Amino acid sequence: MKKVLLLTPPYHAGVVEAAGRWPNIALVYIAGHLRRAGHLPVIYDAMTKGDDLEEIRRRIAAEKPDCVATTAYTASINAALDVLKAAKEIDPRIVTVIGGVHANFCHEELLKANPCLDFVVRGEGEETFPELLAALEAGGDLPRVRGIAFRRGLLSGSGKNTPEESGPPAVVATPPRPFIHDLDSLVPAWDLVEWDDYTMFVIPGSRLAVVNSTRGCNHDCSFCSQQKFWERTYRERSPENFVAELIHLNRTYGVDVAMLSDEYPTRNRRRWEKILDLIITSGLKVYLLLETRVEDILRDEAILPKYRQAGVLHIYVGVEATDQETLDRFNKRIKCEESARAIQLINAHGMISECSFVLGLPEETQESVQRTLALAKRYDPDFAHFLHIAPWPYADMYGELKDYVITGDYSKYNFVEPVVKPAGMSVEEIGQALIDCYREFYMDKVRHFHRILDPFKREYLLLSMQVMMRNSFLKKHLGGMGKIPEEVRRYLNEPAV
Ligand code: B12
Ligand code: SF4
Repeated sequence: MKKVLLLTPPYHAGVVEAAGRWPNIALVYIAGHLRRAGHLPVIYDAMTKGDDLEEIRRRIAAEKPDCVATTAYTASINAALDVLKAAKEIDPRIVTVIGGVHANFCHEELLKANPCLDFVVRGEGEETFPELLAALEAGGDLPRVRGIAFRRGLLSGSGKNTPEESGPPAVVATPPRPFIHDLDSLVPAWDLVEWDDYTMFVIPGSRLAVVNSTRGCNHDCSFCSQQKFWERTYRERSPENFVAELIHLNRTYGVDVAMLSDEYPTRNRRRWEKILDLIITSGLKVYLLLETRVEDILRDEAILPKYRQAGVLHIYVGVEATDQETLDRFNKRIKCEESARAIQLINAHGMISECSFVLGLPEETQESVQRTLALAKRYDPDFAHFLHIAPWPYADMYGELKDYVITGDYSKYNFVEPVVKPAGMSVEEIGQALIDCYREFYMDKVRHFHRILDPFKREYLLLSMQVMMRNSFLKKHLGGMGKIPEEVRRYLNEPAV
């Protein structure tokens, strides 16, 4: 049996975290499967706790784990490596492991450049990680473990290349592991979650879970990597299994808000409607937050009242760009008018609409930013996010953008710091243009809050605006946001009802 400390890296972009504290569900699943294989997993969500590297060091030393494992997307990869380095410094015998989207694609460069990293788990980790530990315990037939990567020297037990080899260490990547066929068979370790840590600030007193009902996406948006990670496959949990889990989380841990981590939860209309029906008949009272595609909202117009009745509160639709040419370039396969209509429908059915608009492509100009802002206002979602394009090195768009990329520091690949410089704008100009979009969009919004009749929605929006201005990355730009009109300032300072 191995003691495995599963931890999130201490990375903070200052965006989503402003709205709440969210559990890391990948680690919850991995922990469940390690435990089933007889190991002792401990989940330590250092990111959510706001612990710095020193605090993390203390915790690793105190836990005395055999293995420290972490997860990373591109923005958090440096922080994740810092944690693994700290683990090796505390005790070089600690086996270090990383999983998640960035390591999946960049395993070779990571293993070559970071002696503190022993293993990359590629793809889904639930079966691979316990098998890796079993192989290590048995003395190591590592090449037989599908879905991992490691330095060749590890096979000889030295952790280094053999003396006759020169140059950077060679990396062995074993064949990929097929995806898990039956998602209902997964065993997330919900009991290992420190539930008191998780809440959504805009629903005071709430207890927040992140859940997963499907994995994968069959679309091809060129800036995205999720569909590549899941190799354009799509798997679903049964409605009964998923709703039973929501009920369990609600009854056992008091969860009353759940964010679906699915890339695309509503793809199968029949299944999705069954989920809504089961929730409604069960009488479960859990708010659901989800992301989906514009065309599904249009498809589901007739059943949107059911969405609301089942607790769907907040829907993020990937609008991404406001002119058709850019949408086509992103391969979104949607029309601008469809996005506008989807947002209207979400609003009309009493739910909160959110969408994002990508800025900073090479041909961006002050005029095109203004056009995006004008259209964002016309679409009128409750929340608009203006994001700097972030070309993950493994996304299809990377090739097209690489000549305009201004930094290789992945910690900036977080949508809020410019990493691409448009040909006709300076970095400062595109940076300021994004802040200006936020200011223009939200100054208008806040002025109209008092017209919202639904008191819950009014309070939710007001509180969201407050946390955004007080806690998010925007706080440090408030000086650059110009004078905030007195009427708006009053709203933002007002205690929420
Ligand atoms: C939940 C979530 C979060 C949570 C994370 C909570 C936490 N405590 O860590 C919150 C809301 C905080 C968050 C924040 C951010 N996020 Co986020 N997030 C997601 C989301 C919606 C779901 C991820 C998930 O749970 N998937 C379900 C699980 C089961 O799948 P999985 O994570 O891939 O895990 C499997 C495998 O990868 C593997 N695995 C993963 N980790 C590990 C570790 C080990 C040891 C092993 C063995 C295996 C393993 O096994 C798992 C089970 O099979 C995804 C979008 C999406 N739909 O995937 C974006 C996503 C991951 N986020 C993203 C980004 C960019 C961010 C932010 C930078 C956004 C921002 N500007 O604020 C921030 C950064 C965090 C910060 N602290 O500032 C991007 C990453 C893009 C990229 N390729 O790098 C994504 C893909 C969204 C997108 N489409 O752009 N996020
Ligand atoms: S952005 Fe959404 S719909 Fe497009 S490929 Fe990525 S996960 Fe799929």
